[in-house]
Amino acid sequence: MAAGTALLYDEEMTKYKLLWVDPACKIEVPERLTVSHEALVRTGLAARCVSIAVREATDEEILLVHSEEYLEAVKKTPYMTLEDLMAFTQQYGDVYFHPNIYHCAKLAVGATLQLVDSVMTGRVRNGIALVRPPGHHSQKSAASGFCIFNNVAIGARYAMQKYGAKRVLIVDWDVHHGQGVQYCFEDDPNVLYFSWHRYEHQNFWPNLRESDYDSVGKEKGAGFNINVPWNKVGMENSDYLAVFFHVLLPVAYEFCPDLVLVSAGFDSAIGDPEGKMCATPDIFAHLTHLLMNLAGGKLCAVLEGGYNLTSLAQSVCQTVQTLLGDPAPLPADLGGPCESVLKSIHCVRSAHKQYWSCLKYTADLPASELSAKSLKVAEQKTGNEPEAQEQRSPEEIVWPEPPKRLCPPVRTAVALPEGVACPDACKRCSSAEAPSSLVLNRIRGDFFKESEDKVTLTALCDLIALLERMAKNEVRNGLALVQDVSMAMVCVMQHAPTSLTNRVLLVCVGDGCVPTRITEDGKTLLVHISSTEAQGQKSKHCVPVCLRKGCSDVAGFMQAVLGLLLPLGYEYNPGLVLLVRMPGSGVCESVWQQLAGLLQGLAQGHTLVLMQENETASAGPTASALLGSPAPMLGLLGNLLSEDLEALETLRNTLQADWKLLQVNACQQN
Ligand code: Q9C
Ligand code: ZN
Repeated sequence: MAAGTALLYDEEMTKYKLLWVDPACKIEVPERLTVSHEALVRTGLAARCVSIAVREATDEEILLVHSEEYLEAVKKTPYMTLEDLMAFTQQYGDVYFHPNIYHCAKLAVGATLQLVDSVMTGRVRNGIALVRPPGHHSQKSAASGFCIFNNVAIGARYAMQKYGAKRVLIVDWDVHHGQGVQYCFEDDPNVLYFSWHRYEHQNFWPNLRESDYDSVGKEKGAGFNINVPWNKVGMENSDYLAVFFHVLLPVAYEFCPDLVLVSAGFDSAIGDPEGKMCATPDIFAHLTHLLMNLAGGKLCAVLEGGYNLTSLAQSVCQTVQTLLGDPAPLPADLGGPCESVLKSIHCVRSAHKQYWSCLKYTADLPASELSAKSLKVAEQKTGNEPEAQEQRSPEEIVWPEPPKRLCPPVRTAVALPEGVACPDACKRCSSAEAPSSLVLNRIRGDFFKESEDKVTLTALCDLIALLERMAKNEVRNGLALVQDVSMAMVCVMQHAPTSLTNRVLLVCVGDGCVPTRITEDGKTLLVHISSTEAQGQKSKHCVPVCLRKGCSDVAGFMQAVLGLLLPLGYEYNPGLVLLVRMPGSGVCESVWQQLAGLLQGLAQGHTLVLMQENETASAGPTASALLGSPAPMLGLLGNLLSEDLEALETLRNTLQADWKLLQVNACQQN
């Protein structure tokens, strides 16, 4: 299994700049690259990456996307006078040329292709290319928006042609619409292009009608172009996550890409003068994490925009640190998405419901939404809706530096019955030194009033010892095989250090009795996925999810995980994730690994997995997921049962009053 993170950077790409006065272009400066790279070096992240040399792209590679005429025209720019360059620049929008930009543009494409090579050949697992000029606005025969050649679009074609990638997902989290990428793959069902972008009802650059949610792709490519317009500035972390949970991730898992390319622009982060958004740099740790289990982990991030140098450097570091496998920071204080984003989410989901079975049960849009479209452009233009952000210049916006991310020395500890081999690279945990005799006596008192079962008692003590190490951040996550998972979960809730148990996300997979009384004090949020209709109470903290075909139904299971469990988990923000596999759960191994992988975005990676002691064959695959190996691809998911979809929608409807991150529809009154 491929490991390692590639870093592609060449100082040469800092060697062009704007040579005349142009307010639209003055933000695109060489320092964007130097500060990003220096931050990676300063934090020690660069040294942890595999450095790969950058090369120039060939003509043939550039022609995968661009026209011969355009390439020939750009080829002449190194020999132009300043006057000629200015005149040449005039024919395009918001872009500038420089005698050295053609050279840099070839390096930017070349770096992208070197990254694709490294990932597709398995030399590394994933990676990032820090490049200038960016690419996503450039088109077949046009430069645009600081972009000369379309790095990511060429990368996608290259991966398909050279490595036979059948499906490529492009996630464009830059704050601008990558219209160049959209045009390139509009009618191509093998490339799924997702972009969110500042739009403001077409009042924001590039002011295109086709950037709206109803551009879904053409002909065979219908359904494979997803636009999420931001119609207001000031979007926050929960807005971004809501779009991931309710639009991108379900569709991406259904699409099942062989490769994920990220148009990684960081002008969508706080402080950026172009984006004027409020999402903090640490959100990119989560966005990255949430994509890292697609395509067997094959992810290539390629820099696009990002114009606040502080915010840019922090965001790049958050992304790289996540690619390297460090645990994401706590996603603090997520409220729900704002009303404007809920409208966008609802619009996108309903525009795509005919193409994706995960969206099939999306409520229809109110007629008012569809007919009001053209009016809104006019409405917005009256300008009587002042934005809070507009008052402050982006240079004045301050935000706390992202906290140092935890990195416990032991990634995965295991507590296993005697005779079960310790999976590779895990640390066996025993209660030899801990827990204290006090804890031991409490456990004895709780579970062994009558008889003393030495073996079980020791196993429970091992488990608590493991959690004590987790609380001290000596261990990130753990796996325990136990005699009785129900007893073990109760033991954890009662005897693990309170710093972990103040808020526990308890995820139970498979049929069986879960002691729901442990949800009564509000310190546990239980999500129980099974095939049996819940007997007991449902409440804000007790969420039974019933799938008719049980946990072996991959499509239904993933729908529940992405659309329900993850938003609940992120909003709850636990200190510990307790993932329990009930005996005979029927969950297939790769789905289980996906789940274990995705949940590690929570609780700073503090996940404890409990399984029945006879499930020894699953210890290895589970440990591997906990160690950060990407889950194997799930393949095409198959059809969702309509009754499951309906049941999940009903569940969402009842829970969304308490959990705002579950919402997918705008208020009907608006
Ligand atoms: N307010 C990228 O982020 N518009 N390109 C500038 C000045 C052009 C952005 C208007 C923005 C292009 C890759
Ligand atoms: Zn941008």
